[in-house]
Amino acid sequence: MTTTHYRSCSLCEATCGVAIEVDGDQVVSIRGDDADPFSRGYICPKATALADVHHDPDRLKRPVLREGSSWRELEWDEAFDLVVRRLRDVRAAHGPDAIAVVQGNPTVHNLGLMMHGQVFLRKLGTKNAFSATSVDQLPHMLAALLMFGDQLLMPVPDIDRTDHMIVLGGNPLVSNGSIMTAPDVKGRLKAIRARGGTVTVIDPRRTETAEIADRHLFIRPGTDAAFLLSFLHVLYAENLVRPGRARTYTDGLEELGAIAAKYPPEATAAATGVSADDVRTLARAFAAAQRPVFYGRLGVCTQELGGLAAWLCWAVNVVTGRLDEPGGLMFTTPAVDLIPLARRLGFDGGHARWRSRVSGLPEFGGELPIVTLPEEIETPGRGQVRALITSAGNPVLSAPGGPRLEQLLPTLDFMVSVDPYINETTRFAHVILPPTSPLEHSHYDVAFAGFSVRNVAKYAPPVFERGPDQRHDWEIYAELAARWYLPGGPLGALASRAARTALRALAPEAVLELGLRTGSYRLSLAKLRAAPHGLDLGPLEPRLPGRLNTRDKRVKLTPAAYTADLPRLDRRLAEWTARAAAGDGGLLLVGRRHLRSCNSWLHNSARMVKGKPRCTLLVHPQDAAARGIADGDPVRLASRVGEVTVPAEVSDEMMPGVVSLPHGWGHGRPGTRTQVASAHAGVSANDVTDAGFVDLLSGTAALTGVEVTVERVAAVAALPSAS
Ligand SMILES: Nc1nc2c(c(=O)[nH]1)N[C@H]1C(S)=C(S)[C@@H](COP(=O)(O)OP(=O)(O)OC[C@H]3O[C@@H](n4cnc5c(=O)[nH]c(N)nc54)[C@H](O)[C@@H]3O)O[C@H]1N2
Ligand SMILES: Nc1nc2c(c(=O)[nH]1)N[C@H]1C(S)=C(S)[C@@H](COP(=O)(O)OP(=O)(O)OC[C@H]3O[C@@H](n4cnc5c(=O)[nH]c(N)nc54)[C@H](O)[C@@H]3O)O[C@H]1N2
Ligand code: SF4
Ligand SMILES: [Mo]
Repeated sequence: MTTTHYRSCSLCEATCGVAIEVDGDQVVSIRGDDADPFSRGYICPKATALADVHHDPDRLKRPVLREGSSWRELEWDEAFDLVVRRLRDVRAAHGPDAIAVVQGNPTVHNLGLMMHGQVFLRKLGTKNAFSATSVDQLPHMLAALLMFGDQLLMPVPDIDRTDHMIVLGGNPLVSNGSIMTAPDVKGRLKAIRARGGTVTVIDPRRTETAEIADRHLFIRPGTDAAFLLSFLHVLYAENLVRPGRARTYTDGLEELGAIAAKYPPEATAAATGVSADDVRTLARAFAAAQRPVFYGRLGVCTQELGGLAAWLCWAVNVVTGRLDEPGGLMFTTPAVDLIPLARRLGFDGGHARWRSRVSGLPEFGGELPIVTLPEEIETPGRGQVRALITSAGNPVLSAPGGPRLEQLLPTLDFMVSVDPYINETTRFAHVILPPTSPLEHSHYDVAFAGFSVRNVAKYAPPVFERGPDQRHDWEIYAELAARWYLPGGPLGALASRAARTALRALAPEAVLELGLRTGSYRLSLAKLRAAPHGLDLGPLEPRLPGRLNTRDKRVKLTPAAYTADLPRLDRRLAEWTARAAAGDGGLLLVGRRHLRSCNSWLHNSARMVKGKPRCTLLVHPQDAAARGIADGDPVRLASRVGEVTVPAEVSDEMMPGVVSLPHGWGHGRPGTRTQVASAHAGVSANDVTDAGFVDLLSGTAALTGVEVTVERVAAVAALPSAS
């Protein structure tokens, strides 16, 4: 007999409702849940990977200990004791900073992991705390902190009510939206056009999103801040600045005008590749629209001037009166508000309060930039990293300097990974503690409900009960915390039993109940259980100035950290302009995503990797011709730090002078246990990206705009002899 379970998919930010049909311990089918008021039946092809991960024979269910190149299963008790003992030894010998922590992307999709992992790992008191934030949204969080007073106060585009959307450095048709939780983005973008509005995409590649937009413009990677200053220049120079309500609670309107005055579109066009005419036309059309919104995302953040660019994207919305207005860039009113909770737990943000030991990059929100991890392991001295905890992250593939990291990980005194797979990173761990699968734990999307284009709430119990010898992420961290804070001895054992009971009372449900009851809608778990398809709590509402957390409850349009960073932009602008004048034929690397990938970890599903290989280098026909490269040729892609050999895909969807390689591949490394992924290995983009290429303001890795060379690999060398 089959039963149907309703929940939201936890694989990306869109939180689509899924209907999972189950027979015994097997998933029979996964379909879109038509009754989900938010996603209305939409799902993408990735949803079925929820079943593939759950049933994956490579997925670990019990702790394993590495013995040379083989792995032995451990009892949980033994594993916990071993991990805590080894970590304590490192700390006792070398101090708290000797234990580094890396938290990866899936953390934010898993309430229990986010709570307990965050509390245990960050309260270890190490300065060497790293996460995917610094290869992702850090510049948005920095802008939230500096402009609105809280790192989590990130506004989202009100996509359902806008009539003019500019998308800069995002490809929501494939990513399904980011810091814009919006199931069926394609439908929602098409609806903008259907109601007479327009969509413009500005991107170095004519993306899938660009294909359904009214207009696409190429922009040279890394130059967005210059483009945005010129956009603002036009708004100010042509008297199109209309902050509306925001005028009463915004500081810096005039100062921003004075800054923008220095960047007329004619002065940036050669560098950005966006003509002065195009900038003027765009800015005028934006200002003339009824309900425009300017949305910037990952491509804007992960570049060498990402801090400035993310700030300026929001500044455009402020000066045109589009912040906190329907159809503009709005703040959410989530049923469980993480902002006060995070503050209560002491995660209240902060920037550059300290700097990394080796290269002096700034801390943000208590974390250091992940590009510094390799050098912090390698460089001797006080504070050198000697042990590592990775949690739901695969930095060997996801952070620049992957090859260096894989050389350094074996030198650590101890490494433990909380992860269901033996992958490119966890293969170096001494112990792996595997959590339950997404279908074995309950789900409430506490993070993404906070970045959702409608206010929604949805809770789902586990589809499958976990086995007695399995542990949830939160249970793993609760156990580690209990043993860490209340170690051994008869008294300790007693106390630790009590502590464990206490920690179990902090199950995700307990925290959720508290959050729901004290939240804006006074919900409860019981109410959510009674609405298995989810609750729609209405469209976004204006929240300012009340929601601001700056001391004087005012929006800061020109924080000093940004204005102090402008000289760095000026220097680069001069260099880019000079190069353009000299007809520089160099190439810059950007990334891309695919609908069936999810960063580095869904490639072990046969359904996700089937079809023609997707790890290819897109090259513009002109650039290909200049190098004698034909479609399908193997090419060597090299940067200052590394190189890979990959098939070329010649395509005019690229801007001339720009090549694109997806990330998350490179599964051919020895010692992993991911059979399907290994057979579809591809190469890692982060073998080529450069840990030394970073936004000095925010510490975010510049994954985009990396200078590279591409050359055809002699067929003899690349192919086995065909005779
Ligand atoms: N060149 C380049 N590099 C990039 C990017 C890019 O665009 N270009 N994008 C960057 C971005 S935006 C991000 S977010 C990062 C992502 O990079 P990471 O944060 O490293 O995330 P993943 O590669 O998805 O690896 C996720 C890991 O978590 C494990 N996992 C999955 N679910 C769970 C769970 O519930 N619990 C636990 N404990 N483990 C789990 C998986 O097995 C896998 O090992 O990559 C970044 N790297
Ligand atoms: N299918 C799928 N969905 C995903 C993921 C996945 O791996 N696969 N990952 C998830 C994660 S972790 C995240 S953070 C989100 C990211 O979601 P998005 O923010 O939509 O990011 P991308 O899809 O990488 O699109 C970034 C775009 O920026 C462009 N770009 C590169 N450099 C520049 C530049 O210098 N300037 C400008 N203007 N554009 C530039 C790229 O060409 C690309 O089209 O996606 C999430 N969703
Ligand atoms: S769009 Fe995201 S949330 Fe929706 S089904 Fe696909 S992976 Fe899951
Ligand atoms: Mo991300």
